[in-house]
Amino acid sequence: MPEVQAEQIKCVFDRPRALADRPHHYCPGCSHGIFHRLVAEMIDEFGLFDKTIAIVPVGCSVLAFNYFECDVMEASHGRAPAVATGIKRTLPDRFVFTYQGDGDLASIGMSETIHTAARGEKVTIFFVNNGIYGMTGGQMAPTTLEGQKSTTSPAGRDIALTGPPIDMCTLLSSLPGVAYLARIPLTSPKNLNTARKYMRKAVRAQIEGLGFALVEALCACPVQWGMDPKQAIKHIDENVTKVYPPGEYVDRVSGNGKDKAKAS
Ligand SMILES: Cc1ncc(C[n+]2csc(CCOP(=O)(O)OP(=O)(O)O)c2C)c(N)n1
Repeated sequence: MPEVQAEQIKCVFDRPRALADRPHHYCPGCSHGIFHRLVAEMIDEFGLFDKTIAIVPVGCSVLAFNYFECDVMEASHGRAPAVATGIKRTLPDRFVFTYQGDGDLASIGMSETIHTAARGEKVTIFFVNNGIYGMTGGQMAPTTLEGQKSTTSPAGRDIALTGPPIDMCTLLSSLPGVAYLARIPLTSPKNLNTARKYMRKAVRAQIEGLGFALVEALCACPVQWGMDPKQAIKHIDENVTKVYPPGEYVDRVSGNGKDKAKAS
């Protein structure tokens, strides 16, 4: 083996500065770690290191304050968008984001989510849709698929009793306060690149003062789904994306500022 000189070694991949150098508590195959990294990349990329305030939820990511290297506020279950509203209105020069699960955002916090979007608050939401209440033991969430087994729907979700799964992107897309809305499964390197593209726009929606932005990540919860991590990824690509189609639902960011200049 030829000897490698120090100057020949190039760093091609590194931990974002905004992601703490600390082991995560998440289960094997859980998508929270990947989504944390993508959020931290955005903070680095936009130079928001000293300007960011995160609001973290109740749920598996309740300890996310340990992982983001920025100021972090803990909100009670579902109330992160209301807390973000208060912080952003008080400190409008900060980048304020919430990081929320589907139980948090679409169940107990549904009202806060809708009204924050309806008011067009200039906050950014990173939404982890894993279709289940992960932390509390795998109970049914509003996003659980029809027929999906959970601890509170052991025979599979019966939509005659519970109604069908709630599609948050479609639900929010009618509100004029929404500047950016997109959904992406975190299942492949290609999709992670698309996620980065969407998340950049969700950050721009806030820093350019355009309004409310949300990126929904279709995430895996192998332990509560009773699958191994590979099966969970396959399940997202084959089944979850049919109920929750990926793509951009609202985009009032492209065409603004930089893009407009590019087009002319
Ligand atoms: C007011 C209130 N109600 C219920 C709970 C119990 N609780 C804690 S986490 C959670 C669900 C979390 O699920 P989700 O938001 O989907 O996040 P995940 O754990 O899957 O990441 C619930 C119901 C609580 N802590 N507070």
